[in-house]
Amino acid sequence: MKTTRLILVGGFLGAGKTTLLWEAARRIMERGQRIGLITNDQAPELVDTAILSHNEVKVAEVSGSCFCCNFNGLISAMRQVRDDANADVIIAEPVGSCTDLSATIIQPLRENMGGELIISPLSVLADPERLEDILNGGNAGLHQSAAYIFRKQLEESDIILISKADLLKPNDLVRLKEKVNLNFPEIEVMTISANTGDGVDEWLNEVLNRTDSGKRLAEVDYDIYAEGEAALGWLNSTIELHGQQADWDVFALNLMHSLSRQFDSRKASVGHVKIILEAGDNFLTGNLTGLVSTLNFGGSAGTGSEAMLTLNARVEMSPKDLEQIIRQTLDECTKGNFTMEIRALRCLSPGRPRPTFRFDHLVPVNLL
Ligand SMILES: Nc1nc2c(ncn2[C@@H]2O[C@H](COP(=O)(O)OP(=O)(O)OP(=O)(O)O)[C@@H](O)[C@H]2O)c(=O)[nH]1
Ligand SMILES: [Mg+2]
Repeated sequence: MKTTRLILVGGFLGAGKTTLLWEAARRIMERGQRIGLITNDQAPELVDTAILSHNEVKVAEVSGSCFCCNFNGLISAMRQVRDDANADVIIAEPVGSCTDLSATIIQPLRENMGGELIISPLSVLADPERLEDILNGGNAGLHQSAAYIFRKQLEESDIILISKADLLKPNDLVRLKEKVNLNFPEIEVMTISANTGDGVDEWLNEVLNRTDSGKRLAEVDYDIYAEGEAALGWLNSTIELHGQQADWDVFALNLMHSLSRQFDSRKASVGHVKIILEAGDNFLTGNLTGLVSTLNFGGSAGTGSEAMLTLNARVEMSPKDLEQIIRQTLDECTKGNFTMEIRALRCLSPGRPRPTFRFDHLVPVNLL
């Protein structure tokens, strides 16, 4: 049986996981290896899957539940990408509000998938601004139980990746890295920017060669974990848009700015609000990972008469309020210029995590 390498890239909502998956996939293909990707979410209609599918790699999705609560779904997805893409390497992105992956994913995989799988060090991305605040004892603008999840993700990791390194001055980056080292002396710390490419090859050299994954188990209080997840309203939607000579980029900018204004005025902490707007072969992405200053856009959907919008929002408010704000903002942004048809819309608050497996011991790597 062919062995496949699995790289798990965790980290809180908006940390930069999907952006890194895109860049890593490109570089791994350049190195001559075949790659498959797996996305994950509490519900279908994923922006991440839509984005990564533009990268000409095989992408499988586990949606409706996180990897740990649907362990068999993860295994099926891994077998699917391995078989369809003949993948040498699979990179999987768990849900950003998920933790305890060493106990619920890595150890059970090691026990169950024996000779089929080599598991790379668990890499956890951390947004530098949120990370700094968390290390200073703050909550990074999050509900305190969501901040608890952030800390647990770091605690259980094999490699902490300070993401978006391009946003910091070199001295500040060194200082932050030292601070992380002090707080987590046993964990390797690396800095990375998927945007500039800095640190990506260094990280790939580690995760493509090492087998020492899941070296520790974090002690996770599932009541706090569940509260942290439940604090978030979670909305996934796809919407068909029609207009005449519509400038889709202007529409997307208006939509994201209007949403950001709504959340800021209610002081609702944004985990991540992301869109992909696809028109023919063109597409634009938009992301909001906090206050309006975090808004950014990539690509262009051009002009035309029809487009498909996929929108995912994770914001600290009730699902009901979130849905109301999103429906109302969509109405306002389309009024007079476009017609829209909501193809799918799901809004929920994540339920208590109930992992398929939860190991209380480390499974030795030499069982492989
Ligand atoms: N400046 C900078 N921004 C980045 C970098 N990597 C990602 N981002 C931005 O961070 C935001 C979130 O990126 P994603 O890759 O979607 O984050 P994610 O961790 O996959 O988010 P979820 O799937 O929602 O948990 C986007 O606005 C990205 O453009 C980076 O290296 N530098
Ligand atoms: Mg993502």
